[in-house]
Amino acid sequence: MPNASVRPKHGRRNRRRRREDPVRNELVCSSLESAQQCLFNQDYGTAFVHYLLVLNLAPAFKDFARESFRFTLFKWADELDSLGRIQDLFSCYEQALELYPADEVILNSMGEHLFRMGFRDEAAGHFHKALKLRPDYPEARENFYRVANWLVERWHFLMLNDRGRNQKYQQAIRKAVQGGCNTVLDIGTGTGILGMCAKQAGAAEVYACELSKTMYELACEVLSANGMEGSIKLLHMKSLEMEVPKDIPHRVSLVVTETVDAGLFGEGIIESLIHAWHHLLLPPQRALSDSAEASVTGRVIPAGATVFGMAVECLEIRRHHRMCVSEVGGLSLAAAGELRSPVSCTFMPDDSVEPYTTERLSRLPGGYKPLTEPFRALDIDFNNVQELEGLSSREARQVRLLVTQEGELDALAVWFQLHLDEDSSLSTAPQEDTCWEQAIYPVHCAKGFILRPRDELIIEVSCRDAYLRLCSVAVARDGHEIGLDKPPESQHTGSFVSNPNPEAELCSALACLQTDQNPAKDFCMLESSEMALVNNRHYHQSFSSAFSKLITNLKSREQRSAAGLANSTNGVDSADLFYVLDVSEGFSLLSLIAASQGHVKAYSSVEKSKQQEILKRLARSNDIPEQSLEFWLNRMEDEQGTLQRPTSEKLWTAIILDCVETCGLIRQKLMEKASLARCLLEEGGRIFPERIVVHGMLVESDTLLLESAVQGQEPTLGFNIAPFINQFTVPVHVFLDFSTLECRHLSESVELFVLDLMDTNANYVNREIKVQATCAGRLTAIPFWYHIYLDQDISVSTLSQNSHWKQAAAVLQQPLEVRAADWVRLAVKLHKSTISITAHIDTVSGSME
Ligand code: 44T
Repeated sequence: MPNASVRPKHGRRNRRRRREDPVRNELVCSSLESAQQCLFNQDYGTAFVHYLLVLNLAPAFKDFARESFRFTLFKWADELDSLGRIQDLFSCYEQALELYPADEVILNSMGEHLFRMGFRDEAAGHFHKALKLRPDYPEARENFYRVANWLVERWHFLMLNDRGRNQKYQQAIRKAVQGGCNTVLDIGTGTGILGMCAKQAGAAEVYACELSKTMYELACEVLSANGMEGSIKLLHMKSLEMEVPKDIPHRVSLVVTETVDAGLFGEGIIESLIHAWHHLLLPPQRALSDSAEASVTGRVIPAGATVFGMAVECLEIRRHHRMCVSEVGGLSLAAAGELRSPVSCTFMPDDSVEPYTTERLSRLPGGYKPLTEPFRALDIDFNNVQELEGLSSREARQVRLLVTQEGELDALAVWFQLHLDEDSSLSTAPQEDTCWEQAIYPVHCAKGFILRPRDELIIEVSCRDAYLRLCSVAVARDGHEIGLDKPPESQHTGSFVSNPNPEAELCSALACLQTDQNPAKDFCMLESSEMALVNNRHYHQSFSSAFSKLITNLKSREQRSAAGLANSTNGVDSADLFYVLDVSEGFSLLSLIAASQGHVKAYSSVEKSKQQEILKRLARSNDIPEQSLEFWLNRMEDEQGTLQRPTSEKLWTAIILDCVETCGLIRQKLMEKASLARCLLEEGGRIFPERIVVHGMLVESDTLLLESAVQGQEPTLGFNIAPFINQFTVPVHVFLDFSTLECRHLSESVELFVLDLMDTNANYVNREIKVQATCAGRLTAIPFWYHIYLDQDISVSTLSQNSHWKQAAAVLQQPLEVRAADWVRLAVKLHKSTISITAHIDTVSGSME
């Protein structure tokens, strides 16, 4: 009876399954219940574990539990984040994504954590995936745009659009390949263009490596779009990790690379080439004996470089790197000690200090003045490994430069010529019409030094830790040497030049005596944007005036109401204090300016202890009672924590919000913060600023186009690259200097949008504005900036000359031809804190005109 033997088995199997199910179901149910209970008790960690169990045992619950699971994950992740348990945080996300691999909200949130931890490449990958899953997901889009700016830096577009540069590389590569270099390695291939040039020139084997994951993936797409996926071997790795024969089968005869930054060595070209000569390249020509003449030798494109430098006066650089004011908003800064930007060659290598910054000199607002002729700082031969190796051990070289014009010594500017081969070179000089920036070595000697014609400026050129370093050490004048920037320990105060402002120096000395501090030994670092903020007199003065107006109003109100009380006196006791909270990001003097007005208890959210010390020192030297300034640091992830005043019986008189980022964008979550802040204000209290008005202008700017997208195949030598890299096009450009942007103005400036921080309900999210073109042209972009209203009458503009803010611009997807007097309809949208702008020709108004 076969059936009989089958049935029981079958039955047994069924029975076994049935027997297991109740246990399992019970576990699932009890875990689900526990999860919900833990959630209720705000024990997110345990809730998370219970959910994991439930969803792994019973995937059928995935849809049902999705929302609560996400909520639990996000809460738990925030807790782990604030505990610094980063590994655990990411493993939670990984587990979550195993359960919900296509959940765009989880992907986006994980991206945000990754971004904050500095893993930008990985963050972008997550935002990108989230967007692919849901293209209309605004959070992911906004995040993607933010990260795209970091990831595929804007210079990629500029370099690919620079046909002249591309052609020079193409020709040099072609010549080398046709001259016998048959095997090629492209180090730092980016989108793959130099590798493709080598292949196109007929190289038998081409390898390319790229360390950025995003760029590597992009290059894969580009190679296959150009039919070269099979003929170029692409590796996602740093060249320094490559080995023969593991990664490439044998040594190559040509390395091509453009891993250079504005300071030439900042992308590690020296180290990469030393490694390449030892491990990846055939021996160079000069190393071969006569008998080996016939064999192929190794070489590098570019063959070498010449670095130039020049001393400049430049107010824009000065105000970003040194303190230029002795007083702001009624506060004397004499006791602040030395404040420096983190860009300096003069002290010991430290992660937080960069030897140079980069600027396009031709675009600096206010321009610059050369104080010396350009000089040759260094020559380097990339085909000579001994020379490369000797670079870092070379003694610092002194160069004496004749001063040709009188002016304040603000910086040394550096550029270079890249010799591709003996016939062809690229230059990054400031006057060249290229996309290159120059390296800027700001001079720090605090009080500024005026160079005079016939002075000799003594400069030290060295090459420590693979960075080119330039330092102005002294000035030779009338047979004497006057010391300038030197590492702090070797400074001789005696040899210092007399201070152009002796009074300020005396005050400073006095303040130091009084507080027993010696600023010469000690200095404090401020980001260059923070430095520019400190130097922004107008902003601090405006705040001081607006705040004192508020206090005067409130006092007279109080006096009026106190007049009714029999025992009222003129004296103000502690109950009459005004409470002020400054939640600015980074360094801010506003709390101190508020405190200096008397009867104020100010809370600063400056976090760094050295910066707190400065504020305390300034309080003492400005006769502000110690108890008037406190630090408000229990910043929690939720804004509630940031904005709630410590004592509950009295609310805030004023809350200072930092609403515009240096890059020119509205700060994220500004409107949420403003709503919260309004709830925490006492009657008659105020948010500073109370209102922001966004202004903009129609412009035609080819520069902005070239920075935003690769313009077809023509600039990229006929290779099909544009559609791939242009996926990283962002609709809003940041860190713009509108005053020096090469562009034609196609309209007057217009008011685009108003953000009322005192009444967020009054804000719209969409607005349509009609702007009339003042002349004909191609509308490519709408730069925008802000008028920040501290109160009804007092405002500062982020476009003003001494602003520490840059501007932003919306770049249109498609340029729009406009005629003079045409009406352009701008649709301005605000989502969260992100502004977007689209433009159309308004045919109706146009025909009416
Ligand atoms: N900036 C130029 C830098 N890489 C140029 O991941 C130029 C600056 C610039 N890959 C204004 C204008 C311009 N192994 O994708 C990058 C990078 C990669 C490597 C593998 C290595 N050892 C490296 C080193 C770098 O190479 C690519 C290019 S590096 C920088 C290029 C218009 N301001």
